[in-house]
Amino acid sequence: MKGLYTALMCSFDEQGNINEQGLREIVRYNIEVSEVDGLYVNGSTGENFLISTEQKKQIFEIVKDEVGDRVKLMAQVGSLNVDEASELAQFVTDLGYDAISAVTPFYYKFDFEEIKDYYNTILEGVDTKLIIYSIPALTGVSMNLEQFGELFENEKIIGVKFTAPDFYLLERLRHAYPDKLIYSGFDEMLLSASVLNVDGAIGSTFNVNGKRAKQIFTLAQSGRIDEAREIQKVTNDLISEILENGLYQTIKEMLETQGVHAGYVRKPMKRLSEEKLLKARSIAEKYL
Ligand code: HMN
Repeated sequence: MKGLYTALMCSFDEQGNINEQGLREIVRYNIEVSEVDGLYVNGSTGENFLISTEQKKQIFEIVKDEVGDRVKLMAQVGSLNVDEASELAQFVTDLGYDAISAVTPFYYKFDFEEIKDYYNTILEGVDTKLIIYSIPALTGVSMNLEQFGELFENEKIIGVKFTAPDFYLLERLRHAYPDKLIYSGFDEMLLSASVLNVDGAIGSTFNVNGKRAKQIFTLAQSGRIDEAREIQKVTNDLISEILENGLYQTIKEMLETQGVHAGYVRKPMKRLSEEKLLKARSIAEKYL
């Protein structure tokens, strides 16, 4: 399960329906052009929190059908509705996904006991292994070293997607849990996380920048830090331009320039203005 995973985008049409062909094209582009090791399906980048249970299932099915066994698949099933999370965990287990992942429960101020119960409940009926999805900036949930340790006591919890700029905690986690899988979640910090010996990374920009991300990760692993730093610099130039123009919208438009029908974002996300569309195309021309 080690390596680089693209946080997969989903293609939606103008009405917000799933565009199956577009989704299949995004999957193929990631495998054949970006050459990533796996796909992280229905994460933030997949606009997961904006779609229905049925749509989530449809996406899980289409992606598995398109991928077969070519790359590893992680399914993000986390939901404020724990029944939905459990249902999806069972669903992707039956489909043959390699692992599940679940975002920490958000919005309400859950205490740690509640968070622990949430993970244990999701895992009750399934044997599939789980990666915690920790992203404090979006969820407001920050866990400390001991709390991660308590979650890791469940043997089915095999790791964490660590999306935070806290390199002290990352180093402590790496040191304390050498057998758990740690994935870096911020693409702009991939080199710094790789130096701390993470097992892989999961990122949205890998949809268009997978090759550079792979280079950063493998160069860092072999101690070639100067070369890795050069590529992280270009990567961060690219990420800055993407973030300034609109994250998911810009990545989708960049894919469109490559003949991949990545489509539109779902409301309430807004579409790119004409000016920003042109900017997205010029970013693609510059970096792809
Ligand atoms: C997902 O769940 O889709 C991703 O794993 C999330 C991933 O950590 C991305 N975070 C967000 O989009 C909030 C990053 O790849 C991020 O987009 C990138 O580092 C640019 O800031």
